[in-house]
Amino acid sequence: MAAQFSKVLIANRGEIALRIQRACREMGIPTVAVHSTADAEAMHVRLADESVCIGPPAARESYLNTAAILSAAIITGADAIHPGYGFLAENAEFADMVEAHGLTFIGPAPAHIRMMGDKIAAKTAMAALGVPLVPGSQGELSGLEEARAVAGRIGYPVLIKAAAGGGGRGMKVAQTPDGLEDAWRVARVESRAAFGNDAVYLEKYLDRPRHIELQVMADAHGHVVHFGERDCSLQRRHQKLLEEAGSPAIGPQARTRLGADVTAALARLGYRNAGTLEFLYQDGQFAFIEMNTRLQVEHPVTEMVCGIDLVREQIRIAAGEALGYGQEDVRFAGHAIECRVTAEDPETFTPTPGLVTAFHAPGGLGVRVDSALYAGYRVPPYYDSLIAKLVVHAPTREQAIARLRRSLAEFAVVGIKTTLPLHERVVEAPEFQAGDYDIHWLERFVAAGS
Ligand code: MV4
Repeated sequence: MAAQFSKVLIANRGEIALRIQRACREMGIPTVAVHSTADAEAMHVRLADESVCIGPPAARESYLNTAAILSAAIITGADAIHPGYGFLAENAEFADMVEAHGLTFIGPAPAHIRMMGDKIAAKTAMAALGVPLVPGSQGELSGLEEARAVAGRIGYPVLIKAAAGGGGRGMKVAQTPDGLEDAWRVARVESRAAFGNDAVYLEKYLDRPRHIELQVMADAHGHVVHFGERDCSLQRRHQKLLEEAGSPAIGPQARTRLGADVTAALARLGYRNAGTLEFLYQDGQFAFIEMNTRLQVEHPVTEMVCGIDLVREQIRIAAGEALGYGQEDVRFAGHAIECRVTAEDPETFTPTPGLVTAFHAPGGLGVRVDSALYAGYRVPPYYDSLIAKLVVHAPTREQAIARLRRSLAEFAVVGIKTTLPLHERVVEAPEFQAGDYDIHWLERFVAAGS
C-alpha cells in the first residue's frame, strides 16, 4: 500500500475546494473544509467531512489567516494542506510554516515558490536551463543607462516589467527612445508602491502574441512529465475568459519540442509537484515569461485531453509516491474548452453578488461543470466572482465548439447576471471558430459590443 495522507485540509473555498474534495474522496482521504463566517452555508462546507470557521468575511482575516488555518489543521489532525489557487497557494512563507509544523504542503518546495515569485530569478533560472526567453536585459536593470543600451540593441518597442510583478501589474511599454525614461520611472514607482520592491527588467515588446502555457508534473524522485499546452489568449484586463487544450495555433511537433525542453529543465532544477510555464507565442516562436507554482483555474481542459486527475497526482506526489509512468504514456485525445462563468454583468463586468434563485447545469457526453453553486445560494460580495467552469471535450475542436454552444444554451443561472451571454457571443465569432485570435482580440470584441 502506497503512502497516503490520513486527512487533508483544503485551504480554499468555492469550486476549487469542491474539486480538491472530490479527488480526496476518490482516494479515500477524509477532508477538512475551512470557511469564513460569510461561507457558513457554502457547498464546500456542506460536502466536507469536517469544517472549521476560521474568521470573518474579509479574506485577510480568514482564507489568508495563516495562524487560523494552521490551528484548524492541527486541531482536526490533518497531516497535509492543499492550498488550491489564489489565497495562500504561492505564499512561500505559508508553505514554510506548514512544513515547520510537521505537516505537508501539497505543492512545490518553498524555495521554488520563492524563486518563481521573483520574475527575474525565474527567467535567469530558465535561461540557464535552455528554455527560450523574450530578448531583453540579463536580469535586473542597473539603471536608465542600461535600459537605453539594451533597448537600443534589441529595438523598440520595449516593455519595462517589475521583478515582483506578474498578472500585468507594474508593466510599462516604451514605443520609442523618447518614451523610455518615463516608462522606466513609472514602472519603478508603481512597483515600489505595489510590492515594496522597485527592481525592474526589460523585454522586447511583442505586439500580438498568444498566451500559451505548458502543464508539468514532477515527482520527488526526479521524474518530470508534461501534459501539453493550454491556450489562454482569450482574456480581458488579465482575467481569462476561456481556455483551450490544445492550442489552435500549434501542433503535436511544437508541443513535443517545447515539452522536451521544459521537462529536461525542471528535472535539473529539482522541481516537484504541479507547475505551469507561461509563454508568449508569436511568429512561430515560444518565449518563456513566468512560471506558476500552483494548480491553475483552467487545469480541467488538460485533464479532459489527457484523461488524468491532476489533483490526485499532486496529492500522490506530495505523499512521496513516484509518478509511475513516463512521457510516452501521456496521450493527448481530442480537444477541450473551458468557459469561466462569473457573477459579473456581461457588458460592464461589475460584480453581481446576490441570491441565485434557480440553477441548472448542462450535462451529457463530454460536459463537465465545476461549480459550488446551488439554487438558494447567495453569492457573497467578498471574493472572486468565478461561479462555474463549463468544460467540454470532444474528438475535434469543431465538435467541442458545437458541444460548447449547446451546453451554454442549456446552462441556467437565475437571480443574478452572469457572463454566460458573453460566452454565447464569443462562441459565434468567426475568429474564435477559426482559432484566429491573440491576447488583444477579446478586448476589441467586447469594446465593439457586436
Ligand atoms: C508581455 C507582453 C508583450 N511582450 N511581454 C502581461 C501579464 C504578464 N503575465 C505578462 N504580460 C505580457 N507580457 C512582452 N515581452 C504582453 C503581455 C500581456 C499579456 C500576456 C499574457 C496574457 C494577456 C496579456 C495581456 C496584456 C499584455
